[in-house]
Amino acid sequence: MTSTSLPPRVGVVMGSRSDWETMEHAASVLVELGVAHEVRVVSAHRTPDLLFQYAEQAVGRGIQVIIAGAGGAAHLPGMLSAKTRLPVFGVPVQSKALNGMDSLLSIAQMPAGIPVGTLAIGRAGAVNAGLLAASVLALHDPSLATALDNYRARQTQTVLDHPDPRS
Ligand code: RP5
Repeated sequence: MTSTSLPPRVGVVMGSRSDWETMEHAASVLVELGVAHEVRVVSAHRTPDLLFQYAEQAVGRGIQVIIAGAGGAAHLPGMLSAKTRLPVFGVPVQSKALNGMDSLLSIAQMPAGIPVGTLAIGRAGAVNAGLLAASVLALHDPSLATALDNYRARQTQTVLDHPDPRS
């Protein structure tokens, strides 16, 4: 799936269809900001050859940032980073067994030399991964920079407009 008819600039990938409930929040941010992106299930364990192919072809296809979500033994973000120089942002999916601590540590504890920018567990991490991807692209895209500024302004205004948490 691609968000617009434009070629995707961001790849949103996840280890399983079951991760979509979390990762849709990253995609939603990209839709809101008008960032062309694609969404794919790529499993480090169940489809390792596809993982390598995805990472190796990403630059050539015009992908500029990869957002990778995975849960449990969450090897997807790290292995993608091992196979591409693109920035990879990892989203730890909240696992049932260990509440996402396994995902978080699997993604965060990368060896020096192969970076993954690790976000928070779950929805907050997915939202922020979308925002971070947009921030990277906005460095060379003034209209996206404006869209991000407007997003922040709306967020601030929403809080200011509702000061009483009971109403
Ligand atoms: C990981 O295993 C996926 O990222 C997912 O979070 C977890 C469970 O996958 P399913 O068994 O739900 O497909 O690879």
